[in-house]
Amino acid sequence: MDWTLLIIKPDAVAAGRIGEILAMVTQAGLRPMSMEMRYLAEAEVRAFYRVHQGKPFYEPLMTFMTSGPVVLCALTGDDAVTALRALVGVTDPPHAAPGTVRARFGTTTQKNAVHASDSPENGVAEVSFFFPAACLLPGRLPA
Ligand code: 3AN
Repeated sequence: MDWTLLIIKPDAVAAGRIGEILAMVTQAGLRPMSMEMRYLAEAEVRAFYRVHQGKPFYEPLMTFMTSGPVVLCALTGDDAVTALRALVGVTDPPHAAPGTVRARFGTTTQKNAVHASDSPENGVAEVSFFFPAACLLPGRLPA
């Protein structure tokens, strides 16, 4: 059982797509275990995207990700990371496969509707970043 973090980004929240995206996720067999809708603090976004520090899109990404509320969702399931990445599609929405979340709801490489963890290790790290283990099924999140 993998853990993976879905973030419905400010563009998709503002466009009223929360329900459709969560329906796609649950219909794909992924199980939401904890969920929160709120604004992110800039310090959180900086820490979360620290691997991209120094890249040209890093500062604009900080502005975008703090521009409105997001939905943070901790998901589990068999091969949850692979399943969610497949459902979400590639980073650039015009290149995302038809029917994927980013093809349907994304507009640009920045405003691409959702974040999805890219490996099982990062899935655990990213779920832990936003959700204390106590919010999740006890004992199921690796330390
Ligand atoms: P993904 O979310 O597909 O794993 P990453 O991890 O490479 O993509 O990038 C993290 C986020 O940074 C993306 N979801 C997107 O919002 C933004 N981003 C990535 N590349 C670009 C780019 N070339 N121009 C603008 N924003 C970008």
